[in-house]
Amino acid sequence: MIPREAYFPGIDPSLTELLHAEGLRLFGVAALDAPLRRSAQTAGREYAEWIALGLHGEMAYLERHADLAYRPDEVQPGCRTVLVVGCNYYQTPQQNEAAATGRVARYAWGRDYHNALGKRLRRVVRRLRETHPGERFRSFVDASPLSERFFAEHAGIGYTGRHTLTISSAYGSWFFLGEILTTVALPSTAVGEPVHGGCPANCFRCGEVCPTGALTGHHRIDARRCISYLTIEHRGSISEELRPLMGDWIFGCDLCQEVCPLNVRSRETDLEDFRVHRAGERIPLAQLLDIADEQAYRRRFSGTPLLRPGRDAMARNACIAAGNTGAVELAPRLRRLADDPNPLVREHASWALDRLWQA
Ligand code: B12
Ligand code: SF4
Ligand code: SF4
Repeated sequence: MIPREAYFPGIDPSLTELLHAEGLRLFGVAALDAPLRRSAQTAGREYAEWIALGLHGEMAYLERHADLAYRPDEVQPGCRTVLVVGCNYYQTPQQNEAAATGRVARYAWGRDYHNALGKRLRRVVRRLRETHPGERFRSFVDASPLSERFFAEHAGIGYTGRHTLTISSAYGSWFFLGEILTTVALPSTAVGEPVHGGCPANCFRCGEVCPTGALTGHHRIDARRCISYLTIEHRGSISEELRPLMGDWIFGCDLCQEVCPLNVRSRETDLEDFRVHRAGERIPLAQLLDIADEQAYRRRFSGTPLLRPGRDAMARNACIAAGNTGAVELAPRLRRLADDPNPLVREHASWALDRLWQA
């Protein structure tokens, strides 16, 4: 079944086919000259308030790019259209909870999505440049300053759930976003779509399940408390209040999506890039604790999103998971790491040892 099919009058009629050929079947057009579904000014104010409250933690790039988040015409001069693409990554877990393993969020089991989706969009752009000389096309996955979810909503791909993610009727929230900015004006595909009325009135399951209380209100997240931020973006020490709440997550977190009733719509991805596991669903903590330096870490996780935190932050995450899972067999490794050259690793290894003995 094709989740959403858009036609693009005024541009190469085979654009739909180009996207389908790349396995991309969820897409839509945010036309910049059409009335916005939610005003960019309001969204900009929300964003500025979020930053002013410090809820972005150490993600300084979000602060630096705040002025561009809703301005595709500043990112790509002359931009008239943001073609937004959603790429399904959902997979049902095959591995049960297992002692002394750390959990990886689904989006990171396979190939890094920046590469997997990025190469697909670049191929589409190359083709469009050939067929539309004189027009400009530029693709992005995550890497632009743009608020991708805002434009996804504007393109009618979905609406913002209370966990802040975009939910589509095709894949629930289990999809990546990417976009092509172009000078070609295309008609909006958002006509008649719901904006953000999708969450059932009394539902806040995502907020209730969140172990760290990161979902502080409907549509707002305190990134500093989100396990995804703590395990991926944050480089320093993790507060002792939050460590026990992180459970066995060592990279990202899926809890708010797993409980969402709107995710009954999820379907298995058919993209090999994600189906062939590189990091995998669960990683033995012993394996992570044994990685001694950055070079070895890069060899193990090259081509996966897990490359981002690097060896020291991942050793920190693995120590926390070791302490939380009560895996006493890891004590000798933790003792060794309590003498690691890196003070961050030493601190978290010592904490994990204390926690193991308390259990
Ligand atoms: C920074 C970032 C994070 C941070 C902050 C998360 C966040 N919710 O903002 C951290 C590290 C915590 C994070 C975690 C995750 N992320 Co992230 N992240 C980003 C990134 C790079 C920027 C997001 C951003 O600007 N946030 C700041 C907020 C304020 O900006 P905003 O979204 O524009 O703000 C909107 C809301 O505040 C909303 N809002 C506020 N009030 C109200 C009121 C109403 C009524 C409504 C409707 C909306 C609303 O409106 C604002 C404007 O649209 C985007 C990529 C991108 N460039 O957009 C990916 C992105 C959002 N992440 C993504 C993913 C997959 C994840 C994780 C699921 C990964 C994981 N499994 O661990 C988790 C999910 C955690 C969660 N519940 O959000 C995907 C989401 C895809 C989707 N379907 O929505 C994105 C789009 C990346 C991609 N290219 O696919 N992420
Ligand atoms: S990803 Fe996990 S920690 Fe972050 S908001 Fe969702 S449930 Fe909370
Ligand atoms: S769990 Fe409920 S409130 Fe949260 S995003 Fe899903 S439907 Fe909305």
